[in-house]
Amino acid sequence: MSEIAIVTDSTAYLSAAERSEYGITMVPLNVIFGDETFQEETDITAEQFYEKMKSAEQLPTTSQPPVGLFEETFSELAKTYDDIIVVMLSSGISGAHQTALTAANVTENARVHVFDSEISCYVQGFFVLTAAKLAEKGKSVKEIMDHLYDMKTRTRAYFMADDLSHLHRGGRLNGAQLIVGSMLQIKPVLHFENKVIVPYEKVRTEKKALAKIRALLDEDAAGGEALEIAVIHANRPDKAEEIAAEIRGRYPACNVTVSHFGPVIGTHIGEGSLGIGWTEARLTV
Ligand code: MYR
Repeated sequence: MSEIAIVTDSTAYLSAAERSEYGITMVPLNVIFGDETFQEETDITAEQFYEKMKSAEQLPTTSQPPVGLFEETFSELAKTYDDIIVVMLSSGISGAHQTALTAANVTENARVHVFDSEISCYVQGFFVLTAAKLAEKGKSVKEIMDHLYDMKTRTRAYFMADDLSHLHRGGRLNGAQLIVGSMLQIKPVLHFENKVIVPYEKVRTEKKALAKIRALLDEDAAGGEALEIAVIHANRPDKAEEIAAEIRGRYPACNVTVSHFGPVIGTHIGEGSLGIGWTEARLTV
């Protein structure tokens, strides 16, 4: 067993099998429909969420985990581990990172190291899985944290929202020039810059957005580098599989995972959205 505990929040959307294989502890964020609150991945799956959205009278909202849940999680792990590495979704889109830090500061009997992935979804999952694999190999906290910081410089993700009004409504779309009613109909390529979501390139259609994202992937994959790639979808499994199959055919050295925008991120990005993220697969420390 590894000597370092690895924790993440639910928005990494790692499967239960992945969490169990690598001994990863997950702290869920919440999605709220009216007066009903669901811990995502625990109380509501992505499929159930998108189904529920169809009949919901009001659009859902989200909330970060309460500080007490982080405190309980850390103090339980502190019974077994001296060090806990916590990989969180970007601090620029959720207060969950700050809440994890607050809980870390009051945890006794273990050192808690909170890492801001500056991203979310399965791209955040790349950091979590890497941390878990390195911990399993017996690497030190410093080696793992240094590796994660370095990995940030080799990780990219681009996505498009099918309907920008969800990001706009939730206040998660930066770049003032876009926040104009008529502009909400276009499908710009989006990415994270300094922890927040900004437009990368303003294109009008999904086809052009996906072509741009594929071209950006080509820049990094064409050299034959073995990349870890995630194709992420909001209730569009067939389209995501089609994109993944094309990438696998073109870049056999790469490992392509199809993942989803689950309930919390789906609330903000909206059904039909798509994204691709990638990182270098090498694990040498
Ligand atoms: C909260 O209530 O604290 C959660 C807020 C989550 C905001 C999500 C914004 C969209 C993120 C898109 C991520 C795309 C990654 C490839």
